[in-house]
Amino acid sequence: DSSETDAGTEREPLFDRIPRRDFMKAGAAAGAMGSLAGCTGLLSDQDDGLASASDVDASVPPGEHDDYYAFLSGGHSGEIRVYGVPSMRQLMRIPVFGRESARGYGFDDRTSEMLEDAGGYSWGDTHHPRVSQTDNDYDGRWAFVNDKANGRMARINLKYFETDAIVDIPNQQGTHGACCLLPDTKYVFGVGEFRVPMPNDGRDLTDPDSYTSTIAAIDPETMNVEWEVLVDGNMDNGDGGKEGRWFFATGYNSENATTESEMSSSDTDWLKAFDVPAIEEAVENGQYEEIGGVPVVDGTRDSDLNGGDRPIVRYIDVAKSPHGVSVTPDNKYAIASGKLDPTCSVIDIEQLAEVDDPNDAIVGRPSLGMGPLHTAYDGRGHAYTTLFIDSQVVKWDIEAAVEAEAQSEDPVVEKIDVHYNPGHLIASESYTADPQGDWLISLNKLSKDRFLNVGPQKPENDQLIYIGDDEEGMQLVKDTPSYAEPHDASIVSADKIQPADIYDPADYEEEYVDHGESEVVREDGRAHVKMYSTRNEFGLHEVTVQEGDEVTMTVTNIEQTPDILHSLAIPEHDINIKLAPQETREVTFTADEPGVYWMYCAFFCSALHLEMRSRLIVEPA
Ligand code: CUK
Ligand code: CUA
Repeated sequence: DSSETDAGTEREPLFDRIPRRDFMKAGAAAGAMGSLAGCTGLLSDQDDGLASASDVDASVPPGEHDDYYAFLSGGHSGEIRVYGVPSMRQLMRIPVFGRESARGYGFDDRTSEMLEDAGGYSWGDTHHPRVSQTDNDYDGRWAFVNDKANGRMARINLKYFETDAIVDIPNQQGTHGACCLLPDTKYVFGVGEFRVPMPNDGRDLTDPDSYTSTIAAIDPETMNVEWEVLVDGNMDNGDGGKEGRWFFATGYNSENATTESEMSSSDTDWLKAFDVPAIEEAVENGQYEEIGGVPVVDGTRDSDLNGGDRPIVRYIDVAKSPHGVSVTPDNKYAIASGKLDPTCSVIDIEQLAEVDDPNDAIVGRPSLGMGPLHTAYDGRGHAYTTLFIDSQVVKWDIEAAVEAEAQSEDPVVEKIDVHYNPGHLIASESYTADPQGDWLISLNKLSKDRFLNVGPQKPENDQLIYIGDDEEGMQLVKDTPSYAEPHDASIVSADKIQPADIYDPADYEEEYVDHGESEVVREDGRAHVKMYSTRNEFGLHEVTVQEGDEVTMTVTNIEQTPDILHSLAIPEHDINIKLAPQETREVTFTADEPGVYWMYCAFFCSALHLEMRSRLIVEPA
């Protein structure tokens, strides 16, 4: 008898939390204890009074820093949030697809033009924040995130923690999955969910059979869409292999239907495996059609490109309506979740390249519980899968699941209740080749009564779970209310991100306005106002323009001191531009209402902050 098989015989009823078991390998336990000893204050003698009675201390005392950054998507709030882990303190919000006044985002000319060029929508639906990697490890350069609402991908610059590029992806409506092709982030993939006519210009309106969805390969430096592949069926989530070849996307609606009942009529759907070098070769050979300005390669099942001995897309039959897919840290397996089926499908990536029938690459189908959605990894051979319907996270042994296929062993190690209905979950550095294996966040859609009642729209609940101790098992450590609606997250070791303290003027195009350089230049109905700002004044105490002038204000915060921000807020003009130290921003507007307007600084920057004002005088024409 293998010691790994007792989980099966002693298994408790599905809805009970399975108690701790002696399931770990001795080496893993030693490693876990070692990492505990190396961490600050993880173990505490005191009972912290949490219902879970966890003795893991996740507190980060005042003035001390977290071990990790967590980047959580904000769903239809259109933003990214930055948390510290394990404190779960919210450190910053990064607006992406919508304006945000406290960060001046969408108010100054540069960011408002970027939003305008990307379609001019006032919101987006962010799901999957993925951080760029080099050699399968976080390199601290960028985070990328999709817009499911409008078919876009955005890039966040992690030097300044701000969105610096958005691409409106042609031919895609509902960019859902987002992730990088590793090891070196060659592409960022946008996975198109909604099937539409191609191009969507009024043709084929009532012929759903001709609708298609695509994946888009985006160059992370230029944010250009390099190519797309169109496929059968809708697509959902995606994840990239770690060796530069395969990209995986789950999909539903292999029926190519338009209603829910038709979409769920067949027994299986596909996990699609895109053979990236084979696609690149097809593009090089001109085997594409240019649609919407990008080369679109035909990856449907009947396509010529799928007929030969190296198909560009392999269609793998998996249980109906798979949702999440993620590649294991060692790049051995892609694991797709069943959603409507209690199993996950484990695909052997090496075999995928060798077998004739891609279904032969399925090497495991562990039955995990009701509603498996997403899977994360600890680097010790375990997978953690959310069970949406059971409101649980299930920890299971990946190799045991593969063996179980042959020997009917139960790979389930334990389950922990979460509150409630988890979507994604993420473990620290789970998307890299070397997960840290200590913390896991379960992003729960419902909090029900876990927090003070704030009315009919409740916060969601992001729960922090300690996974660093295989002997003790998973331990619920913290509830964190969150504003609608995080879907996915990336957790990155703090030392892998090096944000700037102040701006470097070489990084932007606006003209730096130094002390002594403030002026108003009027010419042909245009007024260019240049001002510095510092504690406690703007470079000009008054600015006079004529009614009807098109006014451009270029304002620099000349402070060198980190954390001293100013802004330029102009009442009744819908303007608030943020100015961090050494930052210059420009804003252009028409002075169409004669009068006096007190321009002020909206950051409480000093004891004389209230006095930091300047008059905008608009003279009647
Ligand atoms: S999705 Cu939302 S819970 Cu967009 Cu990855 Cu699964
Ligand atoms: Cu500057 Cu307040």
